[in-house]
Amino acid sequence: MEILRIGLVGTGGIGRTHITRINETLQGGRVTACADVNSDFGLTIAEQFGMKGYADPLEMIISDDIDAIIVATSDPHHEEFVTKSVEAGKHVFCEKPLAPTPEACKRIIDAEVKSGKHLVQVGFMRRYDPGYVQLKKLLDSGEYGAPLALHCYHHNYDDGGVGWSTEKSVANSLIHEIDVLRWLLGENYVKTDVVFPRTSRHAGEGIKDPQIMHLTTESGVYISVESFVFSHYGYDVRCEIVCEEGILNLPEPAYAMVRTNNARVTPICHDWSERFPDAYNIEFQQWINACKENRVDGPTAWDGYVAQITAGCAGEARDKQVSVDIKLPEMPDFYK
Ligand code: ISE
Repeated sequence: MEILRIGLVGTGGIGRTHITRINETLQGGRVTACADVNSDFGLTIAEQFGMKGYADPLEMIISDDIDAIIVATSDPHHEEFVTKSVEAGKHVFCEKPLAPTPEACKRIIDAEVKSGKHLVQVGFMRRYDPGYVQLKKLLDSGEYGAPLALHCYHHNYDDGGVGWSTEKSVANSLIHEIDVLRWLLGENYVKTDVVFPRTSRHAGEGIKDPQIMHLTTESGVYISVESFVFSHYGYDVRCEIVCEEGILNLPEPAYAMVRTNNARVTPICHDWSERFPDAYNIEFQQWINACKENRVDGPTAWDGYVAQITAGCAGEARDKQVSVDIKLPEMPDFYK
């Protein structure tokens, strides 16, 4: 296969950045068709990008003209389109989270196992960020001893106009840390709780922001992550790993420092699209390459399921203001 022909379901903001990235920057793949749950909108975007539009996403998924699918719809639609792609025997990349509930993720797992083929990849792009990759190499080298504690921050300038809720801080933001820190440390979590500091006056009516999630891993590593969605200063992702013989820090994007007005100023990104472009590029290039070799080498449906179970426990801990034990089902041999 020379060019992987990709069908995009979900032509909103992030879906459109995937079209541009794949068609203008990456190699070996092309988004050749798109569709949206809002048919008219999907067809308009198809026309705008000069590609084939389908009124019905399911028709695109099963079309012989399409080799692989990207699902970038709103979360509640992920399950249907991922499952249909798997049933059609096609590789499918699904934006995070895999699905909004552990039960829905489990149904996707069941469909993939039934198909007997590894087809699903979840869009946890931080695993591809060169900074996190450096942290993983340093940790895995063993040179600094065992990790003991992690202090992390996930600050957004604001919610980007998408309409926020107290629940979304875990479900949409902190789920990135849930996945990437599990990948970094190579172990699962056993316990979580979420505390609320004083709420910012910039958080919308009834929304609690910031929130601090605590996680403990199987080996006892303690993690604290502060989500501050309405930080009103920038998009700032930080991760500090305290090891037995050293402290490892996530590199920050390199911006020129400016001396001005009696100050030294180094900019901070405004949002995720500015902060993680390399991660997205690497993630999609590797996905295209892997699809062409008929394998999945990124975060699997199992990773998506584990993340959602963990997020579910953090949600319960937040709502009841208690500590919740995280119990995971046994991983099927298929994913080992
Ligand atoms: C958004 O959905 C993302 O995935 C971003 O990476 C994250 O920083 C943001 O908080 C989420 O709302």
